[in-house]
Amino acid sequence: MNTADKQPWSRDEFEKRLRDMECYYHINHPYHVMMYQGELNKAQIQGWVANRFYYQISIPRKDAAIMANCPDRETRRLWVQRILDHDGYEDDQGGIEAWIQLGIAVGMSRDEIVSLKHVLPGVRFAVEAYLNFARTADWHEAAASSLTEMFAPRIHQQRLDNWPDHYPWISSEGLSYFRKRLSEARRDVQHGLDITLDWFKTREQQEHAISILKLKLDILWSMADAMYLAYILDRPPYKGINETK
Ligand code: AHQ
Repeated sequence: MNTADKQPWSRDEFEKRLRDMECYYHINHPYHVMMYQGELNKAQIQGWVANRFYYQISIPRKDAAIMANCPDRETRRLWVQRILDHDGYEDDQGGIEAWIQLGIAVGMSRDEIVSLKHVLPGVRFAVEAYLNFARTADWHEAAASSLTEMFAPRIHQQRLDNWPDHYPWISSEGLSYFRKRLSEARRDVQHGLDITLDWFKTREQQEHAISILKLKLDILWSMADAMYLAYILDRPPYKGINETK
């Protein structure tokens, strides 16, 4: 029997199947396990912050791409908040600025962070894959891809709980981004989940939604893979290549 013939999952079962994808979340990636266990040195923390900055500045562009593809005003009225959360609005400097503050708290300069000079090719390609997916996919599919944030509050809370003990050299002001995302992620997930559970109706569509979530989990995992090679195994791209002809 192929997927098209199978009965659709109930709404609760569909949500459970989405949430059961947590095992693939990057909280289980060796880079994040080492971070959680306090095993990263300053350069490895700085490398992660500098590379994740490229992901952070791409999020509002990803969300703007979804809005550009979305004809529904009610959805856009809610989705626009994600752009404001990152770019800032009126007095709120926003998440991108908070991430720069994290970069300064871990010992980098603003210029060093915004220069993107530390962004690894593998991170850049993974982030671009996310941005291009949001630009080209149906907006409901792009909305569903943001549901990795179902698992994000746990990883943000883990940093807030562990970094002060493991990385006392990082000022607590630098952690404000993680505090900020705890509530923002939960609000975003509820909206993204409603869109997903309402839109993907047949069993085939529901299983397609699962594959979209897996694509985004792969994007996050691949970013951590590139950083692991470069900063843990000390094998950044082209290390040891003989460039002289
Ligand atoms: O800081 C993060 C963030 O703003 C977002 C937006 C959301 C999306 O639209 O895909 N995903 C996401 C995530 C953020 N932080 C990551 C982390 O580990 O700090 C987690 C990531 C996600 O779960 O997708």
